[in-house]
Amino acid sequence: MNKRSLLPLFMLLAVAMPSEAQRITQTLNSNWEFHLGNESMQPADSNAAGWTWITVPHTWNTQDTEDDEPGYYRGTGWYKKKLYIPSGWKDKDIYLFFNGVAQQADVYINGKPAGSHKGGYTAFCIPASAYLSYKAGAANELLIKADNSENETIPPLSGDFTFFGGIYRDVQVIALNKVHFNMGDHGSGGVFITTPTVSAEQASVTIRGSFVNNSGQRKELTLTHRLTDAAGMTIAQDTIVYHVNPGEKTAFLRNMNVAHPRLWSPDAPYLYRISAQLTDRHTGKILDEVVNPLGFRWYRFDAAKGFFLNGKPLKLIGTSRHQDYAGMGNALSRAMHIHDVELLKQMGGNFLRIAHYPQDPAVIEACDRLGILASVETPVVNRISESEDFARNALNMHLEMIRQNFNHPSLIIWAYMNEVLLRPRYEKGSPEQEAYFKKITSLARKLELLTRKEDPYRYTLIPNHADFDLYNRLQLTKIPMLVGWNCYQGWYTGNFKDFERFVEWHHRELPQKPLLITEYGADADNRLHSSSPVRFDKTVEYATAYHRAYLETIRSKPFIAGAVIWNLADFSSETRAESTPHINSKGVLTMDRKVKDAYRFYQANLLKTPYLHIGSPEWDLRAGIARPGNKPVCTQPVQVFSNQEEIVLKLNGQTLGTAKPRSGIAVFQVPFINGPNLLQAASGDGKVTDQATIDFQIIPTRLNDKDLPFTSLNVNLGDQRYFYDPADHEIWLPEKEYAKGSWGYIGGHVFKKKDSRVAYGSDKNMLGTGLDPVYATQREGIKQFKMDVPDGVYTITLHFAELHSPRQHETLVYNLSGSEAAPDHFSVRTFNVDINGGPFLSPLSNQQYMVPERAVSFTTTVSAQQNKGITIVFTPIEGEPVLNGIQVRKIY
Ligand code: GCB
Repeated sequence: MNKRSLLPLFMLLAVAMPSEAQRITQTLNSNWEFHLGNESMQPADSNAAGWTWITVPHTWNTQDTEDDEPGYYRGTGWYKKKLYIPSGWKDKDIYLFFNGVAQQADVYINGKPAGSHKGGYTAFCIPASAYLSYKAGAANELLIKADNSENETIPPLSGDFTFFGGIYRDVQVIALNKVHFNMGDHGSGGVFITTPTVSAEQASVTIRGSFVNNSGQRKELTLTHRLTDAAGMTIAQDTIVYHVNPGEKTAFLRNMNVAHPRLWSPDAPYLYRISAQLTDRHTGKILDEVVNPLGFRWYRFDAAKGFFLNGKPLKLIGTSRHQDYAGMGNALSRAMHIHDVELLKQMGGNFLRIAHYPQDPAVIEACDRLGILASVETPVVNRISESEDFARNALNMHLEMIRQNFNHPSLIIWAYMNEVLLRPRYEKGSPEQEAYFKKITSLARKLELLTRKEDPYRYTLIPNHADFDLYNRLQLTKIPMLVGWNCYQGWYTGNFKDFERFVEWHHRELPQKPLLITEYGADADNRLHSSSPVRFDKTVEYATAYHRAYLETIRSKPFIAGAVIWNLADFSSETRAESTPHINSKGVLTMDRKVKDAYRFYQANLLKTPYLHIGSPEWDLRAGIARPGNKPVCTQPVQVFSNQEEIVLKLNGQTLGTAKPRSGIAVFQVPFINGPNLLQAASGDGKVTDQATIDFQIIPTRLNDKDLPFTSLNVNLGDQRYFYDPADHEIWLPEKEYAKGSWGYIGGHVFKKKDSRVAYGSDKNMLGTGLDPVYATQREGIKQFKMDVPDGVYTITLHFAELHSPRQHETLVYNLSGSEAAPDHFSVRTFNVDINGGPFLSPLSNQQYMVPERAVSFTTTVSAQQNKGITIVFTPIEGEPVLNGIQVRKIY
């Protein structure tokens, strides 16, 4: 190689390699030791404690939330780690950067307190230089006390989610030259970008921030801002020289203009980059650099016409998101955070409500890249406490949130206070309550003022629950620029029409106030199905019907600027009970991000590319009763989700018919045969197709049918839903009354919690079982269960639970109807169970095996002889007998 060819290569390397002089950022996630508990441990005693090795992100609550038992550990956890500082860092400023420690943290370096932080959802930065040893090979000891105890001064105080504890986001060590951008500004990068004016013709950019000179010498520094396009071409540049005294902090404010900017939008999220660089004017050495994303867009909310982006109307449709995942609590990897935003994009969404708290930076970065508009909020949820400390902490975390997330073009709304009047304190109408309400209004005003001062370019929002008059009276609909309503009409209360009435009410009463539906959703358990779904049954089909009704209304009203599905994925909420204990199942994805039909419904309605998907393919084992008279088939509806004009469905190679989807759903009545059924769906033009194989178990009308020999039957008493149990690969049928030759119950009534407006079956978590849907419903006062099965040997399992409780339950915490706790009617229940004339359970009682709120089951083997089938008789001794479920399997 001659010199001429070497030169370009050398230049290339000089550009590509990071300058040695710039900041060094390393994650410190590996090889931490962890110790649970020990609130009062002193750093000096820490070696005596027992430690286990863990990796950050980490939470100590994963186990708690996986188990069936209610409650989770809220207290202290300790983390320690050895930190080795290269000797070359002696002349640097060193910081420890924590992206998230829940809910508060005390940081010790080499046994000395180095800093602390309150609030589990924002980052904080600890100056470490003064505490470190720089001796070659020396190990510095980091010790962090994390604490997620209940604390009346740190928001959130209450909420429908689990407050996981631990160092659950990345930890970094950052080494900087003594001259660097300000690291002391609320965990921010110290540089703040705004675009005060943007149009297709031109955009203005301002860059403000500060830097420090800790070098001990007077410095002549060049501050350069360079705006580059996505390909790295410099579009604009600004340079200024500062003469800075030792120890001085210098604030700067610079402007740039860009002609004909490429705009940022969900369809084309074009990102520029803007770097801020500090250079030593004499040596030319780069001292520090931070790079931020930059997107050019302008937007406005109009109370009558909705949202406009870059001058065009855009209905915001998306989801909220909690930051947890099945089996992992909130300790997710960056990739998992990013994947959630990808899943939202793949659903066709264009908006993410980052709720109820700021999340990992990976989330908002992904929104920038993928073109998802976003809001983020401070977790003042359900209620406040009246102390000054609470207000101070709320305001501080709000400020941290704003400064830390300031430079993201996807972010258009700062929010605070979710449903802050949900859990009002004090007696209704009392002076104490009025004083409490005043505190809420005053805190809202302070948060609003702070936000507008910090960022005059974005909108502000308070999401409320649907108590219009109260929020209005307390000014919470007036203080923010946007009003959000969390709407659950047709779930916790009323019906879908009530939702329409509610938004119209808002528009009539507050015609100047732009409106967002900040939440709407219905729980769906992918294992539960119904062809006649009802409110609160948690079936997939009810959730689909709910989303369909809401989306139709949302689309038909231009004054609804946007709507946010609650939630992207199911999430942990330890206090929840019902069919999915400890989980709020309003996700359109499951906790491990499996698709539910509601997600397919949105894909069919929002995606612009051709889309077609057969509904509920994961319900791949179904069952039903044979249609009388015919060869054994059982007809059940199948939904196909598509944005195509016309859908053709085939069953086992035969065309069943065509249908035109309405609101993205085409419904077919499918005559399933016993065994595997191949469903094939195609768009009319054949361009998009999908298929699913459903194993169908036909239960003969007469159980001694020769052509369709009886094998097994699982019946969920007091229930009209199908329950698919994927773990055991079993399908449960709704109950029916006995008819001759067939099977069913005789006598009794469906369990219904008295006075309850919300529950389907019981709203309690039945302990000791994974079959919660079976135990949540029952037939009370049952006299017999009869099956006219052919002669043979059978195993029978009977499932029982006492659904009433001697202890008074709280009302479902998130019952937005606001109704009071329904009284529980517990009384002694004792009965005998006989099978085919012989005693089986003599007796069964809620005073012994049938402990309230715990599942109990008994299996036995029975002979059916002389065409008499199986008869189970329930005889009351005290109170009414009950039966929750029955399973019958022919052995031979
Ligand atoms: C709400 C709350 C949210 C709950 C949700 C629900 O209004 O804002 O935190 O999870 O309702 O599912 O009840």
